Amino acid sequence: PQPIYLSDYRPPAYRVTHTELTFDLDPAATRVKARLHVERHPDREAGAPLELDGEQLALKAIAIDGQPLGEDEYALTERGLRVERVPARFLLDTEVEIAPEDNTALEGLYQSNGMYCTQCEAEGFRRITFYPDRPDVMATFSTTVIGDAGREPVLLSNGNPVERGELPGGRHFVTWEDPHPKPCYLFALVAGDLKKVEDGFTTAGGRDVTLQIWVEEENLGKTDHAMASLKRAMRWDEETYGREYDLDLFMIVAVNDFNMGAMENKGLNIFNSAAVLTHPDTATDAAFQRVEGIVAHEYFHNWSGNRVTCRDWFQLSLKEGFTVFRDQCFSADTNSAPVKRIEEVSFFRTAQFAEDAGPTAHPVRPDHYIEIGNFYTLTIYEKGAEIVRMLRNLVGWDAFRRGSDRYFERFDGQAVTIEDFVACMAEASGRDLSQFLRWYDQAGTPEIDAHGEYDYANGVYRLVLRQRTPATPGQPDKRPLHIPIRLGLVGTKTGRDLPLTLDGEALGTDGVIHLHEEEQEFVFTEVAEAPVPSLARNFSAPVKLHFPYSREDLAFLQTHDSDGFNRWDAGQRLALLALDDLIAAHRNGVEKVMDGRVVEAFRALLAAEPDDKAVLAEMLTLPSEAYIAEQQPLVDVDAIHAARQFVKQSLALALRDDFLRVYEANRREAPYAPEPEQIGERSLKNVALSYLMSIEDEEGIELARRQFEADHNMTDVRAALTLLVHSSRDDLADPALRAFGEKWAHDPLVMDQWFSIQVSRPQSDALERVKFLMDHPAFSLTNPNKVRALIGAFAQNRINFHRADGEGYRLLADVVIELNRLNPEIAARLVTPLTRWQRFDETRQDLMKGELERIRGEALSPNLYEVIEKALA
Ligand code: B3K
Ligand code: ZN
Repeated sequence: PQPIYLSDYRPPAYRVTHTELTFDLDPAATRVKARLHVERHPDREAGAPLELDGEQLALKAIAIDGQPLGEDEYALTERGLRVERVPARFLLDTEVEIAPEDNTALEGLYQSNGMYCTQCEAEGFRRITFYPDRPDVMATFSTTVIGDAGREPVLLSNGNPVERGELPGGRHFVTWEDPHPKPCYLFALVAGDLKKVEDGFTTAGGRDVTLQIWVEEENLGKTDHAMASLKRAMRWDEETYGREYDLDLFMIVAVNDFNMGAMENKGLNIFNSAAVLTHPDTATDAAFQRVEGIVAHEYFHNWSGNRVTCRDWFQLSLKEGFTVFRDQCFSADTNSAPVKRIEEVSFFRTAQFAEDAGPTAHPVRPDHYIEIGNFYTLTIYEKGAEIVRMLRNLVGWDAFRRGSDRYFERFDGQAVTIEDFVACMAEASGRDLSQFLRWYDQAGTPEIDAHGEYDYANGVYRLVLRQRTPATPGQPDKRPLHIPIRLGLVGTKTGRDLPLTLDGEALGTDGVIHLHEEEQEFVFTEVAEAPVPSLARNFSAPVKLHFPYSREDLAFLQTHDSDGFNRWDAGQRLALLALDDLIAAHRNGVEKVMDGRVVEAFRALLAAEPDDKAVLAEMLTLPSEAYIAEQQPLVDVDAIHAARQFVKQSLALALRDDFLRVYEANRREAPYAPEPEQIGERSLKNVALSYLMSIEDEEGIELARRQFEADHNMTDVRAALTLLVHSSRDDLADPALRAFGEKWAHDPLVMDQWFSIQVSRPQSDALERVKFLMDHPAFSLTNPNKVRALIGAFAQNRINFHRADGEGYRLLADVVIELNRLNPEIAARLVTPLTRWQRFDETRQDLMKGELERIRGEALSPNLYEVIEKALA
């Protein structure tokens, strides 16, 4: 496979203004007729050949302006269809046959639980019909779906239904029209025996929109939260961005087999059932929040993605970074905002930083790829969102909103670039964003080394910041970035933020300084007392910031910083310092000694009356093993696990009664609601319980058992079950697992949780359990949710996946090899943990590389080929 380069971009020679499709559905032989209204691009020379993408299509007929083409008038290749001579304007008719039942890649038209559905982004439409499958070709669509009236009573596509009728042989049809020009990646079709839940929404402009969620009958009781979230998102986008919905119908469909979370097809969003279905008995608080976020994300794409789309796939972050930023702000507005930020950043610093530091590191706007399906990454999505967030903070909300209005107005109905977006922000704010644009093209996580000095005599605080971005594959040298640092100087006497005066200018007590150069000195004057700097507040830039804080400084910031995020972060930094010592002690075989400052910090946290319980729960949560590993030069999985466990148990022993008290104070019996206050209480209670269970305290065990048996809601049940299953006591684990497995055998989404919980246990039988569960009737390699729940979850079980005998690696490689044939997109994602071999000791490196080599020996899909080649480069 050959890479495609951004620098090779050329506008299409031909555009399609209108697309008429007819699907005659059949599992083994669906017929797809396409009539394309084609025009040569005005700037392009006459005589350019027409090139259409097409894969795995059996061509049955082809005609131009009604005249069938002879065999010498077109050429079929593995990648598509080429017609050498075409008029400047013409109708192209094709008919192809495809087999949805054989489609296990879940791209194009496939079957899930007997229903038909599609996934076209990025390049799935070429598996449906011959087409210029690129986002800068935008057409209106008219789609007729023909199906069996009994098996497929419901026939859906984009836009509005305009005609329906009966056909001979028990068949029927529905015709849909989508008046909004769209690229084919936003095309969708769904057919099956589905039931709907319906609601309505009136837009600010007075349009009455029918909202429908389509599910299999047994899931009818699980749509309330998604529907409520959708309505909130629609209102929020009107109020926040002035964006209204533009059709009379908005549909969501839940399907079981889906590679990603969901897809923003125009007017017909298709969702992984895990990203839409909720019920207090079956879904946790985290799942409720995830559903809310994804429903909003896909809805927001209607403007940021659909009305204004990407010129080419290198611009993917144009729609994804902006839309993630939009959904993050929405979730912050509807939940506990500080907790949302903490969750986002912990996830980002663990997973995106690791991606940036590994062999698949790439810029937010890559300049080449082999398989675009590999670029739906944390960098494109989450780092892209952080860049948009920096922009918002740089120009301020008002200018940002004006820039956004300008962007949507100017480019409505067009396919554009990241520069177009940033240019709107520059114009609206009058700011020069040229250096800022480097964020999009430079891969890797910038690191800032900071140090400061207080001059008592003159009341001056000097802060020196030095930035460097480590080399990444293909980018040995990096240029300095424009990095906004939000900061405060917290007075050590008063514990208050001191007024900031920089170069004679007053910045308030919470200001932003701009790092443009490799090294810059910032001199704050009129600083009345010795301060501790609070830097990069609220994670103002996606960087690693190093400052030589003492443990006393961190303990001070943890209680006094006015920025909630940095209060949490100070606690994390303090814990990390203690963990460092313990990791070293473990490696050197020295007795471990707990840092009393951490105990005292926790004691103070537990004693105070919290104003946000969810934040407190986060503050009581130790950095994850994955995040600790991120901080280590060489990852020692066993030492990290042992050190973290030691800290947890030491805290539990020292503060047992406090944890018990917090547990008791937060068990409320009110009916479940996925509301911030209740969610905060549940997290706090369950964090307290996890400490008690870490020492297998008899009272703690009893509480966990009772919480499991009380069966109040899935959040509490799952938390208790996890603690029982992760304990060292099989007499606690086994009966609970059995009861849960029997109770929920009929519910695939709950069984996913059952799989994950057991294969993430720290006990050494985790790998054997994975092997055993792969034969469980509820498991299936062709269902991505199951693969993630069992294999994906095991690969996150750090001490067991990284077993010294390499059996964890071998298991993952075996599954990846099988999935390479079935579902290349999922295979390429699943292999990720093996690609991070550089971080481990030599023995593990060799074992991991050995498995990558074994995979390389197979006939690889382009997806896996690209990832494996990078990993072994
Ligand atoms: N845009 C889709 C991505 C699907 C791509 C899969 N290859 C989901 C989202 O970001 O909303
Ligand atoms: Zn998206």
